[in-house]
Amino acid sequence: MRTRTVTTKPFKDQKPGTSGLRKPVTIFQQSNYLENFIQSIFNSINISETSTLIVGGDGRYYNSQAIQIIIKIAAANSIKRILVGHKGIFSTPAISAAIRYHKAFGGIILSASHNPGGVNGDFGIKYNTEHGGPASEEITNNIFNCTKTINKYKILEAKDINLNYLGSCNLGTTKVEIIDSITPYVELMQQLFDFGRIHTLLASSNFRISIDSLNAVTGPYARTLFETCLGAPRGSVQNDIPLEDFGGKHPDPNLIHASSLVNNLFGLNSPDFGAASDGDGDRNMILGRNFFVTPSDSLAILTANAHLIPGYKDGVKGVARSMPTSQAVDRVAKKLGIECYETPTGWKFFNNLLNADKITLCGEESFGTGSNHIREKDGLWAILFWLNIIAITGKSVENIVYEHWKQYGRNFYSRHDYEEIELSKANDCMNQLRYTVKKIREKTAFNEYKITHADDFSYIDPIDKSISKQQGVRISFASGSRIIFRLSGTGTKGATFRVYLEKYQFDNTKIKLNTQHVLSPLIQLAEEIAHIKSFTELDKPTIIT
Ligand code: G16
Repeated sequence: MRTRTVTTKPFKDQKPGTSGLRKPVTIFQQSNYLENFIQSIFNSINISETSTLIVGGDGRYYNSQAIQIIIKIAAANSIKRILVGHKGIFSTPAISAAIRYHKAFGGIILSASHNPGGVNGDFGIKYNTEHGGPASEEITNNIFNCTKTINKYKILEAKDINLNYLGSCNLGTTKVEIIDSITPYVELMQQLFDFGRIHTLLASSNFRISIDSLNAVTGPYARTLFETCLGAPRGSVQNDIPLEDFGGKHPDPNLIHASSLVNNLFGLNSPDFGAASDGDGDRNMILGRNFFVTPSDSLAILTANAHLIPGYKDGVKGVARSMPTSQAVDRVAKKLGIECYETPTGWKFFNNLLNADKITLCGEESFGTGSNHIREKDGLWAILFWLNIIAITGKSVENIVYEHWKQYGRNFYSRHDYEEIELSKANDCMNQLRYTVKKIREKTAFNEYKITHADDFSYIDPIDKSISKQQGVRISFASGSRIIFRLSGTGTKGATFRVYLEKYQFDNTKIKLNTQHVLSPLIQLAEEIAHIKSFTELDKPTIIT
C-alpha cells in the first residue's frame, strides 16, 4: 500500500466552536475539506510509537464515508492502532470511555450533536484527548492555526474497510479493529448503578418507562440497557434504530423537538418516567408523568441524592456547572459543604477539574449532565441515575423534585433562543450589551431590581490558569435572579442569541407556579436591557426551553 501526499489549500472557516467543527454536510463534502481538518489534527499533536486512536460517530449521513477517509489519513500518519465502532457507530460518552479504557491518545467523534442530519443536514468533527474529553481551547486553537497554513496531507491508498463486521485487519503498518462499542459501555454503567434494584423497578407492571432515542445513536445502547439488561418490556425504547437523517427530525431532547415523547408523558394513562437523548448520546431530558425536570434542577437533584447510588456512595468531592446553568446546584453544594465551580459553556471546561479530582458531578442547562466516570456528558448515565434514585426511594419524579424544592427553594429557570439571526446583528447586540453592562455596573438598581453584579464573564481555569474571556454577559440581582446573554457556539446557520433567565423562590406556597409567568418581569427587563426584538428582528424567541 502506498502513501500519497496530496497538495491542498487552506479553508478559512475551520475554527472549532463550543464543541468541535460543525458545518452543513455539503461543506464537509467539498474536496479536501475533511482531509485538511483531519491532517491538521495530526499536525498539531505528538503521535507516539504505540499510539491508539478511537474513531466513530452518531451514524448521521456521511459518517461512514468520513470514517474511511479518517482511517486512511491516520494510517498514513503512522498511527499504530485504530479502533472503530461497529458499523461506524459510537456514542460520544462511549468514545470517551473507550479512550480511557484503551489508553488511547485520543478519539475522533463524528457528530453535529443535536443538529439535524441527512443530505441537507449538519456534520461535525470533535477531537478528544487522552483523558477522554474534548480538546482544550489551546489544542483546538493549534488545530485551527494548522488549518490556516496547511498545504498537503497524507493518505494511504487502500480499499475501504468493511465496518459491518467485528474483527481486525492491517492497513500498511496500522492495525484497524472494528469493535463492539456497546458492551463495554453497558459494563461501565453496571459498575456505577444498582442494576438489581432498577431491574426490579422496570420489570414490575406498576412502573412504565418510555425512552426516546430520536432515531439517533443511543438506540442500540438504550435497547441493550433498558430492555435486555434491566427487564423493561420490549417497546419501552422507541425510535431505537440510528438513521442517517434521524427520520427527518431534530435529534434534540427538549420539549419542542422530542414532542412525541412529551405528548406521551403529558397524555392520558402516561408512563411514569420518560427520557430522551440527542444525536450523539451525550444530552438527556428527564420527564415524569405530566412533569418536566429542567437540566439545572436535574444536576442539583442528582447531587443531593448521589449518596444513594453505588458509584457515588462515598460522596461528591465537588460540583461544577456552566455559568448560565441555574444556581440550584450551588445550594446543594453549600449544604454538603463542597465546592461549586462556575465554568464557561462547553464541556471541555469541566475536564481540568475532573482530571484534578476537584469535582465528581457536573452539568449544564443545555441538557448535559455527567460525572468523573468519563470526560463527556452522558445522556444514558443521567437516565440510569434517575431510575436508580426512583428504585431506591420509591418516589415519583414529580415528588422527588417537589421535595427538593421544599428543602432548597426553587430556581425558576428558562432559556429563550433567537435562532438563525444575522451574524453581524448578533455581534452588534453583544457589543452593545458589553457597553451597557459597564453602565449597569455604575447603577445600584435597574427598575425595582437591585443589581449585585454585572460583567462579561471571564474564566480563569483553577488548574492551568488559562483565561477564557467574553463568555457571556451576566447581570445578577439581589433576589438571586439573573439574566445572561450569550451567542451559541454550536449553530451552523447565522447566529443564535441565547437569553437565560433565573429567579429564586423560597416560599413553599409559590414553588408550583408557571415558570414563564414567574419569569415575565425578568423577560421584560431583558428586552429593556438588550433591545432583543430590534437586533434580532424577531418578535419572540424561536425556542423556549
Ligand atoms: C455542546 C457543548 C456543551 C454546550 C452546548 C451548547 O453540546 O458540549 O458544553 O453547553 O454545546 O453550546 P452553545 O450554547 O454554545 O450552543 P453538544 O451536545 O451540542 O455537543
